Amino acid sequence: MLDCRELAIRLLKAEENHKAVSCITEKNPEFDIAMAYQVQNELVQLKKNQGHKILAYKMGITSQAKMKQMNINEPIYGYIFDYMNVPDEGELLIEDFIHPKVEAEIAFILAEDVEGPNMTMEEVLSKTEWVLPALEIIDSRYTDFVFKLPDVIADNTSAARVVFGKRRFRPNECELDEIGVTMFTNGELRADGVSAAVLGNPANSVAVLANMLSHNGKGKIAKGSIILSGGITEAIMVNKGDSVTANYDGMGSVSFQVR
Ligand code: 0L1
Ligand code: MG
Repeated sequence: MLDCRELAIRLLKAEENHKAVSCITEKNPEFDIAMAYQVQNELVQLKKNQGHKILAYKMGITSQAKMKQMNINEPIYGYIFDYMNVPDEGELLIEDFIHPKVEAEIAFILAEDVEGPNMTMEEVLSKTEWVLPALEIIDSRYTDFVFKLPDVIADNTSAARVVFGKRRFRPNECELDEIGVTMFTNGELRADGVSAAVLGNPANSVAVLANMLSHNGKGKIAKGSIILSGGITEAIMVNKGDSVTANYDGMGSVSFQVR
């Protein structure tokens, strides 16, 4: 019988010590998605017990290509905590991570509660106060960034840091499915994409999140919540000394330095 709390403690220690661990599924092939969300719940509780607060929800594996690659038909979710927040144009210390990667996303801030099980993209848009560009830094706690789906769910979907852009927009100020993004490190183009890569429209990702939370008995996404809707670009490795900038069509840019 697997001990979800023990597994969560192991993942928390990996994060705190910046030292990768082997996948849960390696020794426990029976470890499945339902058990994985139980470990994630335990991990979230451990962080809360340490005094950390949830800052945002996050969606992961939101592109059709990535879902097909991992043989799933719905994305996964996790949580961004307050200690993960880095200001725009701020700094990351490479020592704080195992093998960090960055991906460009759109974040939503809700004007009203959003609740599944039948949430739609249109309803999300009508209940959204702001959208803004964001960079998510992911850092798998597993060796070589290699894992199966239940492993990454247990690992809070690799959440590590977030950098929100300084400018916010009303949802009707942007064509949310047509935002082109280019991401550079040290002036070199490393990744690009268009926001439709996120389930056709990042607002759809928020609707899917609400429906998944409802299905998992986690209730509504409350007014004022922030949601990271999923990667528009592929995630690229960051290294000490890197200067990372992502430019979002019509939404400005977001950047950080790695020391
Ligand atoms: O935010 C994400 O899309 C990450 C989900 C987990 C997959 C990964 O760590 O590459
Ligand atoms: Mg992400």
